Amino acid sequence: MKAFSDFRSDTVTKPTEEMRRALAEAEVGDDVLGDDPTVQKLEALAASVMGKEAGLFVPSGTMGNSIGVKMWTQELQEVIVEEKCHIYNMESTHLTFISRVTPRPLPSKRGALDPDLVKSNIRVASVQTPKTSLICLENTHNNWGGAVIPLETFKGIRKVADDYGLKIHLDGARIFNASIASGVPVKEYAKYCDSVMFCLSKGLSSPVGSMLVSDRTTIDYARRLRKALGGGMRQAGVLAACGLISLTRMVDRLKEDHARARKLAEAIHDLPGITLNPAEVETNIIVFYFNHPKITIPELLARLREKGILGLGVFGGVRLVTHKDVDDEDVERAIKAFREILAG
Ligand code: TLP
Repeated sequence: MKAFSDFRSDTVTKPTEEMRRALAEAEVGDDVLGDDPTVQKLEALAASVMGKEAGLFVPSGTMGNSIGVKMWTQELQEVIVEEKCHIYNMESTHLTFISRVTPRPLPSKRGALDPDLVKSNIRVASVQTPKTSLICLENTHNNWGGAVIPLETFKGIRKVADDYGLKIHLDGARIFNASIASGVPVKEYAKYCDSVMFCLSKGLSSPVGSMLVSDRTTIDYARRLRKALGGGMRQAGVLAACGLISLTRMVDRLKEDHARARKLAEAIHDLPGITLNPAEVETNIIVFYFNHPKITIPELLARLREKGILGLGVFGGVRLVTHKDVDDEDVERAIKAFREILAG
């Protein structure tokens, strides 16, 4: 048995054998000089998959979102975000550090912003107030336990954005998980957004890399911003070769991750201390609240670790994520560990 069954994140996925071979054989060039054919192939594929004109390969989801915000905003402006979203909470303050805009966090229903609430929070610039210029959405929503944001929300928010001349950037780190769970094609979500960032290095198992897609003029600007942030990569084709496999071979299997997350959630949701509705586990992320008379969250995580199970503490709760590198045996091992610690 392996030392640890790692449920901390889908970022821990290792590249497949096919990726390792593709990486070794990739045709490469200097991508900053525009010479890497494999990166160009990946950027074109990413754009076409999302129904956009152009794509940009970036080293991380955080850089993709940082550029995504920067390219649509200027200083003295404000950005509407959902209050638990990744961009606002978990990307080391790039909204203020890089884009120098203020975030306006709004509450939501499991990550889905109400278009009317968005509308009533749009600000018109005055001598005292910033101008709202951008709305950021996230799908699936990480801190809401991988919740799938309904297409209706996208449509409603697009209408508000159009009425007020705002842009929409989607943090679609796990947009393929949303699509697999809902049956809505990724293009359909992307249609309502001006730009989309999505990750290759999470459930899609690439070692490194994310994509930013939008219209061609904006991606030309994004390419300059990437360079300014130090994200210009030279023979990045070795990584892009893995990304091509992520997009062509790794999407369909995400449904297996979703089924395993649901199974795990159903098995542990009624154990003492855990508050979790398994029906709300729609994709590959379980977030449960934990309040136990004798065991704190750090103690629970430490005791799970002793039994070979790794999870993460988040927002007053615990997060468990399924992915390619945890199988049915890992799920059974986790269920057994939870039962021994909490019901034993
Ligand atoms: N999320 C990571 C951690 O930061 C928590 C994880 O393990 O889930 N958007 C969303 C919705 C994300 O979940 C993440 C990563 C990112 C953006 C940033 O991607 P990276 O890690 O590539 O910078």
